Amino acid sequence: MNTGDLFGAAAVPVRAEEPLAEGACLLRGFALPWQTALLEAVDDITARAPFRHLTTPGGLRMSVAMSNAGALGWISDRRGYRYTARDPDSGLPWPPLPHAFLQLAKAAAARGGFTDFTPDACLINRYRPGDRLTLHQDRDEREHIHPIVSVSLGLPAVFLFGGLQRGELALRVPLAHGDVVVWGGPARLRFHGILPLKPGAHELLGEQRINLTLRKAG
Ligand code: MD3
Ligand code: FE
Repeated sequence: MNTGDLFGAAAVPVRAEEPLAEGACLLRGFALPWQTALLEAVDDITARAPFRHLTTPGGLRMSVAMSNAGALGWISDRRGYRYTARDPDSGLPWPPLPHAFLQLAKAAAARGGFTDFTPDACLINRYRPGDRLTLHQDRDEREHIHPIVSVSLGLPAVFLFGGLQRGELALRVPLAHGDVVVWGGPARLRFHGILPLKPGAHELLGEQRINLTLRKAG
């Protein structure tokens, strides 16, 4: 039974998949079966490649703290945005993509209609209350034909989903612990961001939100 509740209170059908826009598919709670494995893996990765606040090419410190796993990791510094094979802080390769990340990304991408997605990069974002990500496009990947799979963990956030031009009005989409979104096709280059995180404490993660974005960058 997946169409509203049995007690007659819900007038709106409950669906697992919400089409957000052409090419974007929201899978509410899809990551919940993987949550323990994902959180353990994030701890392992960030023990080896600690969260850090990157600097934008304009010299601003990002409020969101970042790390990476996979053959390639996304970084920003005064020279620009790019993917690198090594963590610039340690000189070591980024930790490998955990099996759970790959499995979840492939399963979610398939649900979104992308049957042969093999990510080689995962950017890990950590938000604390007040942290935000201003509207931007993800265009540092070599090809934009591959989708991006995003996984939200911890405190809820409001996602801003804009258009193909910065000025277009942005949709506000609440994202909660366990939600997964597949962004592909015509949604892949849309502007997006995260509003300042509201204060709060999540039962597993405390005062933070972790977002994983799985990508094929190389
Ligand atoms: C839509 N992360 O890491 S995830 C990012 O919650 C990023 O940390 C946000 O934007 C976060 O680049 C949003 C959702 C997301 C990720 C990539 C997209 C939406 C996207 C790429 C294209 C279109
Ligand atoms: Fe992004």
